[in-house]
Amino acid sequence: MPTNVTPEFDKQRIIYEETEDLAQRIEELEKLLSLAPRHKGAERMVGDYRKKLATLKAQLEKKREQEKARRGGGGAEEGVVRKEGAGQICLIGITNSGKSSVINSVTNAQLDVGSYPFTTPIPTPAMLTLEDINIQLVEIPGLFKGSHETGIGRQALAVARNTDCIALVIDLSQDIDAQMQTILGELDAARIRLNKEKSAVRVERVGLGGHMIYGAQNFEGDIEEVKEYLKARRITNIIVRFQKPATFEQLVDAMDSSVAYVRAMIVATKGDAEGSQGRFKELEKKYSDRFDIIPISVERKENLDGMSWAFYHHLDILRVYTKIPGKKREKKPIVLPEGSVVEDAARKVHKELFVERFRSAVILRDNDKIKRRTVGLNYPLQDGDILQLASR
Ligand SMILES: Nc1nc2c(ncn2[C@@H]2O[C@H](COP(=O)(O)OP(=O)(O)O)[C@@H](O)[C@H]2O)c(=O)[nH]1
Ligand SMILES: [Mg+2]
Repeated sequence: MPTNVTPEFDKQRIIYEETEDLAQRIEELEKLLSLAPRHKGAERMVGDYRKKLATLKAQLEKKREQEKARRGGGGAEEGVVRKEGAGQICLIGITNSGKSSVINSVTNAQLDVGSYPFTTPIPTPAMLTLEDINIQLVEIPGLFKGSHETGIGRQALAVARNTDCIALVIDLSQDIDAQMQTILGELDAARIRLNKEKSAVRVERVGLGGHMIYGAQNFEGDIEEVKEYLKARRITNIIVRFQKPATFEQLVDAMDSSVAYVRAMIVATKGDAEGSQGRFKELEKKYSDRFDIIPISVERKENLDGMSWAFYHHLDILRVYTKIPGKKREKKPIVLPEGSVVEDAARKVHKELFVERFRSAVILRDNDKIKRRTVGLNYPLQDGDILQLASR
């Protein structure tokens, strides 16, 4: 053991060694590592602590999986709200943050708005009509610390994990940090990850071959930790690919099929309230690198349109209108995921006719230099495209 460690390190080492609770022990060890000396002589010690950390995390993971299995699996409470429309947005926030008011302001719904807590006890859907498409908004009952362990909370979070986008509803008339911590904490405990790239780490269980780790340079840490972690979980054969820069947490998530990755944004409500501007600035400073933040006031009817379009853009969809030559385009669009090509639209119209017997496609773009172009099945579509299909 090198002698030239700081007194803080020594103190933290004792705290760590005396902590018994597994989750807490991991936290203390992380703190210890952050205090560790950086010089060459300490490398071995730090390496040993890192391996220990990986082992502890594996133990915790295993414990959680066992607990989950005892509770009868994760997906049991799915499907209390049937998805309708072009996409679904779940509004999540603490009680009284203004979720019902937001929904009422842009739909025909008349949800109860209360100045008392927990007015909306079950996930409640309403339809937002935006030009020619419908977006389903779902109010999720107010979250509080520990709500993921209650029946209502579990049901609510089960809806959120299957949604297309989560809108975090943050009340600008009160403290930002407390709200964000509660909501992010509950979502995290329910294994819902926001705006995280699923593809950063890919894992594949295989029959033989040992630990095959690719893209190790993308791992933000020591690759020995990864090996140690796999060993501690008794996984002998596996392919791990770090396709993009990834942390240890992302590896753990990738190994766990119960983790859901959901797109997210923030709706900052009550922009008319006293002190709301300062809190909005604070919110932007702390969270604008992770989330788009849309400030609104229902009371003053401010930016409600902007919010509706932000919902639309966060669904990552596009609209395409089919047209028969010589006639007007169809009124109702075909809704497709962003990145779709002509073939995806053709499949939805009539697979046999327009994919298998495809002859040509013409795309009309009103607000483009080239207003009319003849394209093939692989041509990428844009929002608002008008599409003429012809078959052989
Ligand atoms: N000042 C102000 N108060 C609002 C606004 N939107 C909602 N509220 C109030 O906030 C309280 C909680 O609203 P509600 O929509 O029921 O919140 P929920 O519990 O998140 O659904 C109610 O008293 C509303 O009148 C707003 O834009 N400005
Ligand atoms: Mg409500």
